[in-house]
Amino acid sequence: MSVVRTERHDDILVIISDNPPVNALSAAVRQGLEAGIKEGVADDSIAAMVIRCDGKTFFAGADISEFGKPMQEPILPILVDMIEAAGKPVVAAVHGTALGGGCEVALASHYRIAVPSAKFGTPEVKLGILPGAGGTQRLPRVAGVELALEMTAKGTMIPANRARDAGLIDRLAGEDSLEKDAIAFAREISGIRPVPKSSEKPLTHDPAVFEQFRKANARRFRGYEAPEANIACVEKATQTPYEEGVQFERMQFMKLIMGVQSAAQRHIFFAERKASKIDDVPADIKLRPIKRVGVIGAGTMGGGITMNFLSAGIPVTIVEMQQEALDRGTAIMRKNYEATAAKGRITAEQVEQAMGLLKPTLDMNDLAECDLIIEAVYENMDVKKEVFGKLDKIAKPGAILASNTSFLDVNEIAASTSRPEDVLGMHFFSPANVMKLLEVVRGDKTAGDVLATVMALAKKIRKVAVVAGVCHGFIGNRMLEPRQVEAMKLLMEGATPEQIDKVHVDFGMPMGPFQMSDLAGVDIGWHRDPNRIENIRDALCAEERWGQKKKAGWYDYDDKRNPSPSPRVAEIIEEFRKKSGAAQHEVTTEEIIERTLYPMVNEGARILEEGKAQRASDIDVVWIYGYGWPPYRGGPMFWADTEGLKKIVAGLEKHGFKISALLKEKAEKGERFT
Ligand code: T1G
Repeated sequence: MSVVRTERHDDILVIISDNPPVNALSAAVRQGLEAGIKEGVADDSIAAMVIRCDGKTFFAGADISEFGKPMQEPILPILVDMIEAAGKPVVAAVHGTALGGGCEVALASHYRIAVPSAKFGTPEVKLGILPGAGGTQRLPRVAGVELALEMTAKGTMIPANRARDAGLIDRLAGEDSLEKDAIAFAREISGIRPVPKSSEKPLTHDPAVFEQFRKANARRFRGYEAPEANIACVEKATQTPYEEGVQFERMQFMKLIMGVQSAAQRHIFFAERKASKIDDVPADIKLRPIKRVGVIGAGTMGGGITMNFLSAGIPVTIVEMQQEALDRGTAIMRKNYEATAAKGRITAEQVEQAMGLLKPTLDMNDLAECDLIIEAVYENMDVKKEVFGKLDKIAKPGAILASNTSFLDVNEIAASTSRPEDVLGMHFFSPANVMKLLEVVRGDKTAGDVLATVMALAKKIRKVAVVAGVCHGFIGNRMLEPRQVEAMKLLMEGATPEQIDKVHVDFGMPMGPFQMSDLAGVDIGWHRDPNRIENIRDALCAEERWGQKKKAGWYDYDDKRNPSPSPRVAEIIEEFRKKSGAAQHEVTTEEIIERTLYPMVNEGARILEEGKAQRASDIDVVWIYGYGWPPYRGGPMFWADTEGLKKIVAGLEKHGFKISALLKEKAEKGERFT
């Protein structure tokens, strides 16, 4: 059955695509559109055509699952040029999100009408590519160079009203009368000649615009190939006619799509969506309704966690033991919302709406009305077990009880209740209202519907959730540990903190191990006894070098928190080097990579062996969204595949690591993790 049909409305032919879930421009859709346009052109009684989509959205882009396979005719660049060359007007009628190739079909159409809730974007750059069907050439001609740069090189999506103001669409339709309004609009313009063509609109070249854009975004684009290619294509559009510019675009597209970065970013696109699926729980399992959430603790984590639900319109009862702590936590949430409003990202009434859903209390019994209760109390097992013991008596039957612990044993916490099947971990990353990653820790007894409910809820609060098994540090922090251990050993053997951090930043991480420690707090997990100095970290903490918050940690900081290497830290390292008796040697970049990143892959393999992650791509999602691993490298496991598992094993052997059996087996068989 064709996924595209045509319907006549007197002299207007409506071409309709019905390819759920997002009307991706698959081969069948492209063939159907081609046939529809041909039908309309050949029929003299047709005055104009409308292209629209059934379902939740206009075309959301090329069918990404077709990439890497032979492309069937007509390819999208040919199809869009055919739409524009049709001798009679074609109107694109947009709802949902016209993205990538979808936006390009709209641009090649002669007119564009959209419902107010529609959005437009060319997010190909997030897949490591660029709009390869004329988008980089038509978009600047229709919407202007600045907006085209924003949309192509940054992947910014814009609402319909901004699209109309920019000239990207001609008219807004009624939210519930898109087809009717589009047909009327098509009839209204059907006699206008010449038929307007986006590719023929003139453009002037102003080099300053491009240089300013490049400079303003240099940090954001660091390490990526696709943004510059998008900028170069848009610039080409201002310097050459469409026919020449589109050839340049095609060349740039082919170079990117064959490259490792695009493969990595497409891997992450699908990995993020795969992570939400639980292999051994039916996708249609009945979920538990979550109408009200309870949070215990109004500190940094409790407050951040709470904001996620308030922002999603879910009421929260937040409990503290002292009124002063409760007031402070509430005030900080309000301050955070007001700061966001000051940047114009939300309105003042949205601030009030969110805060209006918050119910602060000192009485834990108020949690009895909650469907999900998350504790964010002090990271100590005894404290957690005491809290869950109390919750067991207070929470209503069927309430889900979650711990925000970052590494403690969720099974042990569950055992302190009479309902372990209702208990799991929800490990948010700090700042909890900002970081997208949520590790959902599945206890041995966690019920399937409890897990599925929390995974679905994660999507609602705009988190990227990954199921983790119970082990020390779950997935992310468990892989962080060997990296930190090796980084400290490298210090003893002659490396400096800034050298090790630079290798990681050059690799594409937002910061290295020591910069991260200074940001999080060198004193996290410290025994707090300044007289007990057993390692370098103790020595730093004893001198209150607790990191950025003290303007001194592994680095010294000025008032603007700019870091500089610390002579005092160098002295402390030297003292411990002497004490350790470790042989000093010239530490190279290659050795730092082999001793800090390869062991992470090794630990990831062990996590898979032990079944603490459902799939290797889940591990990649954890590191991209929890620690800022560069998306253009696809995550630790994808990166290991691109390095070659044989090379990883050889590197680990060279430095005497015990190698995971799964990693060794895959390397020997020439297999990949992803
Ligand atoms: N191709 C194939 N499958 C897609 C898809 C696409 N473009 N977009 C989404 N899916 C699948 C997705 O994997 C998931 O599958 C399901 O649809 C629902 O997606 C030449 C080359 C549209 C905003 O980058 O941003 O055009 O997991 O869970 O949250 O210039 O999907 O259910 O099996 O994300 O409602 C450019 C990518 C392509 C848009 C909807 N387009 N998609 O979000 O649902 S390249 C994009 C999205 C291109 C041309 C170039 C989002 C969405 P499953 P979902 P959602």
